[in-house]
Amino acid sequence: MDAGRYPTIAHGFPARLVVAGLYGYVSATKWLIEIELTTWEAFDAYWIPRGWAKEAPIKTQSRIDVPAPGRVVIEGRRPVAGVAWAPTKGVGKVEVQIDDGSWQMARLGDDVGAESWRQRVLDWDATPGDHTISVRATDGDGVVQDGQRQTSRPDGATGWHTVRVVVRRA
Ligand SMILES: Nc1nc2c(c(=O)[nH]1)N[C@H]1C(S)=C(S)[C@@H](COP(=O)(O)O)O[C@H]1N2
Ligand SMILES: [Mo]
Repeated sequence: MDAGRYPTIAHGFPARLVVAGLYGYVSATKWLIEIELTTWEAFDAYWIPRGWAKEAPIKTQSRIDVPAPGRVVIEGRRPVAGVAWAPTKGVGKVEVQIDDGSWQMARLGDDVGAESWRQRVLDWDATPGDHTISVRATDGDGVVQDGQRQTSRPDGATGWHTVRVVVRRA
């Protein structure tokens, strides 16, 4: 067996179900031992009585990986980079905001499919001082990522990822 091509036992071997566009807790079946024929209304899967939503489509999200939160950055042209995802519509665009400035279009990496993460970068002219950087994605249908902050329970976190950085003189 080619270990690189099959999930490990920890990840569900020999069968692992992945449904594009749905969070793992409603779609990523592992260690299948029994199948029961029922209806959507008559059955609640493991996480549902534990306070999680029965329907859980993956929400459009984007994330700032560079610079890391709280990081000291030296002034000059610096990348603001990360990933965005918007299954199953695909990422249409990603914008970055520095402090209270206007939203600037980030450069997107290769599109390897609507279900995949998409890298993006904005070249930022970092000036000395404290700065707040935010990011938001728009899906392939033109719907902007929800900016309302919400925790992952019950159906996936929302909000625009924001990091604070300190820029020092060179
Ligand atoms: N049998 C079984 N399958 C499961 C779970 C579980 O607890 N038991 N957890 C689900 C959740 S919440 C997630 S996020 C994914 C995680 O899969 P991974 O370990 O391959 O990342 O498995 C899903 N499938
Ligand atoms: Mo999960």
